[in-house]
Amino acid sequence: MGSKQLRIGITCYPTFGGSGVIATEIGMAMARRGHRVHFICYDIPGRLQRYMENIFFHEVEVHDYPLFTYPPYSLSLASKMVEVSTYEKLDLLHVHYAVPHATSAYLARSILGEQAPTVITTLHGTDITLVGNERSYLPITRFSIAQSDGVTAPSRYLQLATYDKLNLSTDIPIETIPNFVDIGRFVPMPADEKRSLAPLIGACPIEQGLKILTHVSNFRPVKRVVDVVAVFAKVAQEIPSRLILIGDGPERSRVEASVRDLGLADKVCFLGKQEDFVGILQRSDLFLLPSESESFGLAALEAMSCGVPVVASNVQGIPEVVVDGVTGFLSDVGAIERMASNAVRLLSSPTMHQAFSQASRDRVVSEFNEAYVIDLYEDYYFRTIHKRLS
Ligand code: GMT
Repeated sequence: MGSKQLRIGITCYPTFGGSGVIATEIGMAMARRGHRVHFICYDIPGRLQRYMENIFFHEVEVHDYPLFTYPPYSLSLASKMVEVSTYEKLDLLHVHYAVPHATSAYLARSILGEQAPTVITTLHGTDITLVGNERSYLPITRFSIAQSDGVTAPSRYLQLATYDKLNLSTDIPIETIPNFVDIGRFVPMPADEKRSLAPLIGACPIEQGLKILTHVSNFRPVKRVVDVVAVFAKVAQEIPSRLILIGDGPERSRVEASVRDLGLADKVCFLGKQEDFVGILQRSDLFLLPSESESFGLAALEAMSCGVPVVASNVQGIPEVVVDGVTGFLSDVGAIERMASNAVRLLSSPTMHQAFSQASRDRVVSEFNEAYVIDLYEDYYFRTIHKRLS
C-alpha cells in the first residue's frame, strides 16, 4: 500500500449503529498502520479505544443560544472540520453517513479552498432511506454526495440503490468496499471450551445442553425484533433453547410485552446495550436477523466470524453477506414459519450445523477480514487523493 503517513479526519455518528462501528474500526486500523487519525464527532464513539497511538478526538460542541430552537449541528461540525483541517493539516476527511456529514464536509472544503482535504463519503443505507422518508432532503443529499471526491458503499445493493433512489448520475463512481470484522477478535470458540453462559450473564443462567439463539440490534422497527421472538417461540416448541437479545431501542417495550404474552419470559434474556458481546456470540448456536431493511448486516457478519450460522430475511444487502443454504438460510421478510423451520433444521443436525459454521467462518476470513478490507480503503484513500490533486 501507500508509504506516506496520512492525516485523516473521520466523522461518524458515535452511537451503537453499524456505521459508527465501521468508522471507528477503520480509524483504529489506520492508526495502527501509522496514519494519524482525528475523530471529529459530538461524542467519543463506543468502540474507540482510549489513549491509542495516532488517535485524537475532537468534540463537536453544539452551542445553545436563546434564539435557537434547534442548535445547528451541521454548522458546528463544519466549523470543527475547518479548525481541525487547518491546524492538523488533514489530507483527507472520511465522513460516514451522508446526512449531514457529507454536507458539512462540502462546506468545510469550500471554506478551506486550496488547502482543503480530500473528502470521501461512505454511505451506510439508512442515510439513503432517510431521503426516501423525507423527500425535502433529496437535493442536498444528492448534491453533497456528488461533490465528494470519493464515495463508497458497503454492498452492491446500496451502490445501485443510491443511483436509483437519489437519481444520482452514474458518472459519479461509487466504490463498493464491504464492511469487515477483526477475525482475531470475533473468533470461534473451540467446541470443548463452550461452557455454560451462567458466569457471563448472572441474571440469566443458561444450563448446559440448551441451544442458544442470539439477536443484536438497535431495536428499531426495521429490525423486526418481534419476529425474532415469534421465530424463537416456534423453535423452542421443538428444541430446548434460549434466546439472548442484545441492544436497546424504540421497540424494546413491545418486544418485552410479546415475550410475556407468549409465556417465554423464562426463556428469553434481554441484555440491553453491550460494548463487548463476542463471548456471547461465541457461545451461540444461531443468529437471527429478520430485518425488513439492511444495506449490509454487520451484526450477521460478526456472528459468522464466530462460526455462528445466520437465519435472516432475503432483503437488500443481506444476501451479499449470508449465502442461502451455505452459511445460513434466507427467506422472505415476515416468513416466520419458514425461518423457524430452517432454524430447527440447522439446530437439529450436528453435521449440517458444523458445515454451516465452518462455511460462515471461511467466508468471513476470505471476503470480509479487516486486514484485506483496510487494504482496500487505504488504496482508495491514496487513489482518491492522487486523482483530486492531479
Ligand atoms: O441499521 C441500523 O439501524 C444502523 C445503521 C447505521 O447507520 O449505523 O446500519 C446501517 O449501516 C450498517 C453499517 O454499514 C449496516 O450493516 C446496516 O445494514 C445498515 N442498516 C440499514 O441499512 C437498515
